[in-house]
This record gives sequence, structure tokens and C-alpha cells, in this order.
Amino acid sequence: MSTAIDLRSDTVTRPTPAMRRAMADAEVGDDVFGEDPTVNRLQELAARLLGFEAALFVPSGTMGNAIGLRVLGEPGQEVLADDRSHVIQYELAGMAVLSGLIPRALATGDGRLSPEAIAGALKPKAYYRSDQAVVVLENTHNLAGGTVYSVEEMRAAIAAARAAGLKVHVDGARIWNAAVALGVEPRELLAGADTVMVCLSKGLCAPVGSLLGGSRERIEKARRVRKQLGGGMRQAGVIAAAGIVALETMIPRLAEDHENARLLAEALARGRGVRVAPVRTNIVVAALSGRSAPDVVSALAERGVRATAMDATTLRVVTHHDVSRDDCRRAAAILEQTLAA
Ligand code: TLP
Repeated sequence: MSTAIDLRSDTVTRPTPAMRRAMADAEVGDDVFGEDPTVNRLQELAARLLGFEAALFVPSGTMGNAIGLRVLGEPGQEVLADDRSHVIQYELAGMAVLSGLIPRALATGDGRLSPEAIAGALKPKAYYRSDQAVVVLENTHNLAGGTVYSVEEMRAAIAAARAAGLKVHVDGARIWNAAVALGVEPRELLAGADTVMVCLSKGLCAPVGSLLGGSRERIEKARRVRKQLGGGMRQAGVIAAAGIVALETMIPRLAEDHENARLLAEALARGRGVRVAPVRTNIVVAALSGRSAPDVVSALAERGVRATAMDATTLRVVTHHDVSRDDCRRAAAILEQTLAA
């Protein structure tokens, strides 16, 4: 059998030849002393693209979210987030363990917190109740199926949080996909937010790394927290170099991944008992009725397609740079056959 078509995640993408060259040639220094010129260049580039005063290079999206929440909240305070958000579902209760924060999970359906949802979750301040401190907006939203908040929706949610005296952290692991799908600049989606985490290592193909954007003061605090968590890296310019290539060259091509995802979504939607969330970006999430997602994942693997079971009845496929249009056509046929059975 030929190599499997790997649709488990866009995290499986490998660095491009241009990235490998940039990594080999990278000028480096000790970043714990702030002396790695390539890391500094990446951080400045990211801050500019995201519309923040400063940015900090961190090893992973999970660490970026953890640091963002730590700098915005105090132990004992609440973090409002959609109930299927990454910070609640996939970060091993990091906000509680590392920062003493308590998540307040809000059911939204499509992953987007509306101003009404935020207002509806507010509680009167009282000395005997935990304070509410931070709202997390995930754009695009992974588990809801790559759903996108528009610029207006981001503004409205941020304004609602601010009006209630809450801070806003954006989990923008795939903010690039949102920006491309909407035809806007990432910074337009982030105006008014306090911090943002963005990933280089997903659809943009860098091997490692994420960035946390924020005010200069918050990023200085974030640098201390990163060190405390063991995330201070030394000659990190070797990986930051790939991140620069990612930001400078890999964003526009995400549109191809979005088209390929639509192809897969159409095939999945033809399956029996399959409900597919509307697709805007590179993630397709399908709710299966009458069969188990892990069983479907095994059946697909036998036919050369790798997918993920997000839970007992939810199947996810993700398109990316390392699967071509042809791979996606083949995968679509296999998805359709497997789910028709
Ligand atoms: N998402 C991974 C898994 O953890 C589910 C994936 O395959 O999609 N925020 C969002 C919205 C994410 O989707 C992810 C990774 C992260 C944060 C964490 O990034 P990393 O994996 O770099 O820690």
C-alpha cells in the first residue's frame, strides 16, 4: 500500500526545504540573555503582524496559552471559555494546575462566544464568590470544526468582555486560517484583545513553536513565567528561522487547505448518519450516529487514510500542506465508501 494520507492534524506538517535552509543558516545567540538575533527578528515580525507591542517565542501553543492566562489572571479567578475550547479540553487542566485559575465552560454549539453568552455568564461581584477575570476566544475553533469569528464578532465579544471588566486572551493557534478565510489581516481580528497565542507549527509547517503577543509590560512578565515553566530556550534561532519563513511565505497558501477541506466535507456529508459542521477552514468535524468514531478511524486506517476520533462519536479530518489535492480526492472517495458501509 502507498503511504497513508495523514489527515490527523495539520501538526503533522514537516518543515519545507526553504525552512530547512533557513534553519541551517540561522544566526543564533543565547535567547535567555535576549541575544538570539533570529528569535528577536521573529518576535518583532509576529508583533507587527498581530498588532501588539511585543511577542514572545514559546515552545508550544499549550505553553503560550498557559502563560497568557497566567499573566492575565490571579489564583482563584475564573476563566470563561467555550466548553469545547482547547484550553478546557486538551491542556490537562493547565490553567488550574499552573495558575490556580478555574475554568467556566460555556456551551455555544459552534465554538463562538457571543456578547450575549458572555453577558449571560456574568455573576454579581461578591466577596464570597470567585472573581471572573478572563475570556478566551478560540479563532479558528478546533473542535467545533474550524469555525471562524468574523472581525465584527471578535469586536463584539471583546467589547462585551471589556464592558464587564474582563480581559481577553485569544487562542489563535489557527488565526492565520481565520484571516485567510475572511480575507482580513490577523491584527484586525485581534484589536482590543489583551493577549494572543498563535502557532507556527500547524498549517504554516514550522517544526516547532508558537508566539504570545501582548503589551510590552505583559510580555516582560510572560518571559519570567516562560523561564519558570522551563521554556527558556538557548540558541532557539535555529527553530525561529523556520518560523520567519512560515510567517513570510506560508499564510496565503492556506486557502488551498480550505478548498481541500470542503471536498472532504462534501464526501463525509454523503455518509449515512453523518452530520458535518459547516466548513470554513481546514478542519472538518463530523458527528456520527449509530457507529463509533474509533471504529471508523480503524476502518479508514486499513484503507490508507489517517483520521482522528475526537470522542466516541466525533470524527475529525484536517487538511494541510503535506496532503495534495489528489490525496484529498483519494481520501474523499475512501471516506465516502467507508461511511456508506
Ligand atoms: N491542537 C492539536 C491537538 O492538541 C488537539 C490538534 O491536533 O489540533 N490551541 C488550539 C486551538 C489547538 O488546536 C492546539 C493544538 C493548541 C492550542 C496547542 O498547541 P500545541 O500542540 O503546540 O501545544
